[in-house]
Amino acid sequence: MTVSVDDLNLDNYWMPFTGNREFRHNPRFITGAEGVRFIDAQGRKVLDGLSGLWCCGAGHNRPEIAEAVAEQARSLDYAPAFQFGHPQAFLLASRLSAMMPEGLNRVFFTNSGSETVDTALKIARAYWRQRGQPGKSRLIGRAKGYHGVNFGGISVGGIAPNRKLFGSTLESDHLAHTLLSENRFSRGQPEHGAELADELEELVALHDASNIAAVIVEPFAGSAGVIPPPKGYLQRLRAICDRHDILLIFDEVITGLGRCGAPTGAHHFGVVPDIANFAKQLTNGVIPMGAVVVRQEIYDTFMAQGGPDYMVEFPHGYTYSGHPMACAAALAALKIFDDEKLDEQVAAKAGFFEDCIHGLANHPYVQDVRNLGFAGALTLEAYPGEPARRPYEIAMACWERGLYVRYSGDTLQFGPAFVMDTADIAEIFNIVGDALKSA
Ligand code: PXG
Ligand code: PLP
Repeated sequence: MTVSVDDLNLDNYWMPFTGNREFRHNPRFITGAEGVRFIDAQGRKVLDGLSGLWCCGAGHNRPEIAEAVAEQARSLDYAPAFQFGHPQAFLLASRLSAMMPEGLNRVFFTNSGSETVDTALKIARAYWRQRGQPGKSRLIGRAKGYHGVNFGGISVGGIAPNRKLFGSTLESDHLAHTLLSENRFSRGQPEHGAELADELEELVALHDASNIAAVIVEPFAGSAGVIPPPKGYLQRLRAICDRHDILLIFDEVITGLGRCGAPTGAHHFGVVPDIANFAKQLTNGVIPMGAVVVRQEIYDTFMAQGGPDYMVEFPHGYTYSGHPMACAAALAALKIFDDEKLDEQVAAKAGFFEDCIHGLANHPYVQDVRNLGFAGALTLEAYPGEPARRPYEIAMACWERGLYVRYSGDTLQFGPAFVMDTADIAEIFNIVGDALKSA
C-alpha cells in the first residue's frame, strides 16, 4: 500500500526520540515490510539494517505470527491479568524458562523493555526488604548504559541526554563504562578493561554493601553504540556481587533471544545473573511485550513472606501483563526461533558480519568499529561541537541509497535480522561505505 505523504497531517503526532522539527521538513515514511526490507511511501524497498529497533530478528510479517495473533484475537482477545489466568501466559512462561540458563525460572510479564527494567529494580529492592534488609536499596548502573526511559531506568541509565531534563531520580550510582581507546577496532570482546569491574568494590566501599540492592548492566551495551564487555569483565562483576550479596541484573533487551548467537547474553558470555530482562525479540516485535526472569529463590522469598495465601505477594503488575495477544505472538516467535535455530544462524554468520563491518575501518570519519554476534557500530569523527550531526547525515545518505540504519550519539548502529543472508549483509556495508566516501 502506498500512502501519499501530502495527504497526512503531521501536526498532532509527537514522535518519540525524534527530531520532530527536522522530520516535518524531511518526512520518511515506512508503509510496508517484506522479509528483511521495508517499503517506503514511494514504494522503494529499503534494507532494514537494525531489525526494526533490534526487535524483528526473524524478519518482518512472518505469517506464523500473524496467524497466531489473528486466531487469538478471535478466541480470547483479552483476559484480566490480576487474580485470573489464561493458559498462554503459563505456556509462555514455561517456554521462556526452558530457554534460560540453569536456575532462572520464574517469569513476570510486562509490555516493554522500560517496564521490564522498572519491574526488575522493584523486585530487587523488595527482595531485600522481604529478607529483612530494607537498607539495601541503592541501585548501581553503568555509564553509557541504557535501561529504557521510565524513572527507574533513567536512574540507573548512563546516557546523559536521557536524564538531564527530568530532575531527581532514584538513589543510584554508576560504574565506569568500558569504552577504552586502546580497544578501538577490536573484533568481538576487547582484551583490555576487565579490571573496570573492580570499580564495584569502590562503590561498595563508598556506600557499603548493606545499602546496595543490585547492579544492572547490559551484557553488551546496545544503545550507546554496541560496546562488548572486555574479556573477563562480566565474570569479575559476578564474583564481586557474590562476595557482597548484591543482586546482578542483566538487561538483555537487546542481547537476549538470539542476537549474540546464543539464546541469551548470559549463555554467550558464560555468566548467569540473578535477574534477566527481555523484551523486543520476545514477540519478534509484533506485539509489545517484556519479561523479567528471576532465580527461583527470589520468587520463593516473596512467597514465604506473603502472609495469608490469598494476599498479593508482589504489589506490582500491568493491565496488560501477559496479554493474550502478546503471548500468542511470543509463542509463535519462539517456535520460529526453535524451528529455524535462529541463534545458531547468527553464530554461523557472525564472522561474515564482523568481516564486513571491519571492512569499513579505513573509510573516512571512522574512528572505531565494534561488533558482537549480529550487532555492530561505527563511531564517526565529530564535526567540532556537533557529535550527533555526522551520523545523522550518513544515515540520511544511506536512506536515500535504500538502507535504513540507526544513528544515535556519535555512532551508526547495525543489527541485521537473524535470517538475513550474507548477500544482504554485504549490501548493508557496501551502502554505508559508499555513503561515507561521498559524504
Ligand atoms: N533496556 C535495554 C538494554 C534496551 O536496549 C530498553 C531497556 C527499553 O526498552 P523499550 O521497549 O521500553 O524501548 C532498551 C531499548 C537503539 C535503541 O537504537 C535501543 C532501544 C530502544 C530503541 C532504540 O539502540 N533499547
Ligand atoms: N493510570 C490510571 C488512572 C489507571 O487506572 C491505570 C491502570 O488501571 C494506570 C495508570 C496503569 O495502566 P497500566 O496497568 O496499563 O500500566
